[in-house]
Amino acid sequence: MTAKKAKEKITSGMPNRPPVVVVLGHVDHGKSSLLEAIRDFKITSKESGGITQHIGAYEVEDKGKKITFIDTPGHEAFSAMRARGAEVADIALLVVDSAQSVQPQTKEAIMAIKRAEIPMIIVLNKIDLPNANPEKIKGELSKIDVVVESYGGTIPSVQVSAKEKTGIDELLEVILLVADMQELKSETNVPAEGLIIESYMDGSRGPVATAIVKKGVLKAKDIIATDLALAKVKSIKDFQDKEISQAFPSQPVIILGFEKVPAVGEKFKSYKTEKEALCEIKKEEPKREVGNTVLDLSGAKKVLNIILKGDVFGSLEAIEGMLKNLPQDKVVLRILKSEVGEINETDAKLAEMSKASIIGFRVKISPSVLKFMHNDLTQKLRIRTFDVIYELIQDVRNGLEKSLEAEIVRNDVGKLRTLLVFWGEKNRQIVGGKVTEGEFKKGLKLEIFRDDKKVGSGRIINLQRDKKDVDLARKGDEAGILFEGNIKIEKGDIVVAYMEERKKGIL
Ligand SMILES: Nc1nc2c(ncn2[C@@H]2O[C@H](COP(=O)(O)OP(=O)(O)OP(=O)(O)O)[C@@H](O)[C@H]2O)c(=O)[nH]1
Ligand SMILES: [Mg+2]
Repeated sequence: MTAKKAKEKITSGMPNRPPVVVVLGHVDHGKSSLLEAIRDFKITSKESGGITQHIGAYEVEDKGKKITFIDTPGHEAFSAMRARGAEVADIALLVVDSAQSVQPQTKEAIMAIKRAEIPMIIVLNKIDLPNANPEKIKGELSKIDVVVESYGGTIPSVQVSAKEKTGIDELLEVILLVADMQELKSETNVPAEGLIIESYMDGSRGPVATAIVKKGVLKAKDIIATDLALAKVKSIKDFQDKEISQAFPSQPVIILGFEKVPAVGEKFKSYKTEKEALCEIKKEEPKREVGNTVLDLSGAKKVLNIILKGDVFGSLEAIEGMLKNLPQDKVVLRILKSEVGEINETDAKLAEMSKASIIGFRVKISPSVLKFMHNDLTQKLRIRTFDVIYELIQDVRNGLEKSLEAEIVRNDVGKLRTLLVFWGEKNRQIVGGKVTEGEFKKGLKLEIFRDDKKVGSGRIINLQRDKKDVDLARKGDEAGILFEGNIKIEKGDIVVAYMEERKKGIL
C-alpha cells in the first residue's frame, strides 16, 4: 500500500490491513525455503548451515494485496519464538515435509496455533520428492485433531514444492481467502502500537528492533516506548532495510533510536511527548530468570560460571532454555550475565574476576579483547564463539563434565573368613583363611570386619596357596595372606577385598 493510498483509506474509516502470516513447523521441513520460493528471494543462503536461528519478517505483494510473513526456527530450542510468532499473527502456515511425518515441533506448533486462536493452513511441502506421501501426513494430522478439508474437516491444505516452486500460487490464493474471511481491519487514527519480535545491539547503529505494527501509523521521529525502553525514533525501515517515512498496521519494520535494546515480545506504543512516554516506562527491569536463579549450593556442588553473549534476544532466550535443561545435580551452571552484543572488555574483566568462560553466539569479539587474548600468555581467558546452537550447548556440556573430578567407584571383589593368624609384627601379619565369596588377588585393598563392624583396613602384599606364591585365590580356596594395615587381625574376622576405579565425570 502506498502512503497516499493509505491516507485515503484513513479518511474513509476503518481500512483493511494485510494479514500477518507466521510460518511454523519442524526443523528442516522447508519453512525458509517456502518463503524463499514465495518471495523468490534468497533467505536460506544467509543462514548458518541452513538452520534458522532467529525470527524474520518479510512482506510480499500478490495481485495487489500485501501479506506479511514471519519465518520462525523449527529447532526445538526456539519454542518461545514460535509461540511469539503465533501470537502476533493472523494466520499460521504449518509446514510439514510430505516425505516425512508429523514431528515433535509440528505438534508443538499446532499447540501454539491453537493457543493463539488463529486459523491455520497446512502446507504439505517437498511434494517433488519420490517418497512424498501427503495422504499419510493428512491421516497423521487427523489423529491429532487437525482435520483437513479433504478429510471432512475445516482446515485447508495445499501441496507445494518450495524447491520446484510449485503450488505457490494456490497457497497465496488460500492465504488471501482465509484473510478475507477474517475481515482484518485496523484503526489508523490512533497512536501507533506494535510488538517487538526481534532486537539486537548493532555496533554502529545502536539498538535495533524488528517490530510488527498492530495499530495506528508509526512515523519516523515518533516517540515510542515499550515497558522498559524508550525510543525517540531515529528512522524506520522496511524489512529490506530501506528507509520509510511511515509504517501501517501489519507492516514489519526495523526501528532505530531505542535508548537500550528492547526485549522481544514487548509491546510498544507511541506517545505525544517524551515525558508522557517516560511515565509509562517501568523503572525496574524484571529479573531475568536464568541469570538470577538463586543457586542451591548446599552439598558443596561445583559451579561453572559462564557469560553469554548473543546476536539477538531470541537466541539468548533459546540458549538459556537449553542450558537450563543440562543435568546439574553435580555441577551447577551459573550464567553470570546474558546479554545481546559483541564480547567486550567489561565481559573480559568479569570473566577474569569470576573465573568464567565467555560463550558467544553469532557475535564478534571486540578488537581490544582480541588483542588482550593475543597477549595473554597464560591463556586464562576462555572465550569461544559459535554459529550453531547445539554446538554451543555441547561445548558447555563438555565444560561441565570436565569440571567434574573423576569419581572413585568402589567394587567389592571377594570375602575371606580368617581361620588362623600365623605371624605378626608392627603393621604386618600373615593370616590364613577360606575365600567364601568372589576372589582374592595380590595388591587388592582390604577392609576388616569383626562382629559386622569395620575395625580396620589395609592391603594384600602377598598371597599364597599351599605355601606357594599365587596371584589369585578363588571362592572355596584356602589361602594365606601377607597383610599390611592398621589393625591386628584375629581369628574369625571377615576380610573384604575391594577394588577402586576412577571414572570420568558423567553429568
Ligand atoms: N526436495 C525438496 N527439498 C526441499 C524443499 N523445501 C526445502 N527443501 C530442503 O530442505 C532443507 C531444509 O529447508 P529449510 O527451508 O532450511 O527448512 P526450515 O524449515 O526453514 O528449517 P529450520 O529453519 O532450521 O527449521 C534444505 O536442504 C532445503 O533445500 C522441497 O520442496 N523439496
Ligand atoms: Mg528456516
